[in-house]
Amino acid sequence: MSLSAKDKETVKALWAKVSPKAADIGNEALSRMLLVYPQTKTYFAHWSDLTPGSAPVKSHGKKIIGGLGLAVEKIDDLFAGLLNLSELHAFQLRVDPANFKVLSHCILVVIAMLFPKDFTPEAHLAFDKFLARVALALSDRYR
Ligand code: HNI
Repeated sequence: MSLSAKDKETVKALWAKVSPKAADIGNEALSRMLLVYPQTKTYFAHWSDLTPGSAPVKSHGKKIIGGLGLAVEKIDDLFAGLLNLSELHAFQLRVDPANFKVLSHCILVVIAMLFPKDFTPEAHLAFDKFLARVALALSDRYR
């Protein structure tokens, strides 16, 4: 399920469209992940407030989407491009990689919600494949 040249173009085009709203996407996706999949809250127990739209959720949402922007830039070599982030999640944060799928799902839902016209079946397919590749690259350093 590697990304074809066409997939990459579709991902880049969708990203160009949605990235001006990166902060909103991050906030909404992280808010939903924490509310809908409360088991993910364990990683953020040190935050003051885990409710949707809280200040720490907003600020962390921005970081996560920044990571996704980096992934779009490095789309031709995600394993090298996301090496540092993979090491961080594997060795320092020890995030169960199953959670990458959960967050990816939330990101897709939010892009579909905020950009219904741009979220065509083709864009859905390409971005879903892209997120799966990002999750794989982020999991690369686990063993
Ligand atoms: Ni993740 C920190 C990117 C999925 C838990 N994460 C980051 C940072 C980026 C980032 C960027 C900030 C790094 C830094 O400060 O140097 N995370 C991403 C991306 C994805 C992702 C691109 C998937 C698309 N992270 C997840 C998931 C979880 C997660 C699924 C847990 C459920 N991340 C964390 C935690 C931190 C973190 C925890 C540290 C936050 C803090 O405040 O301590």
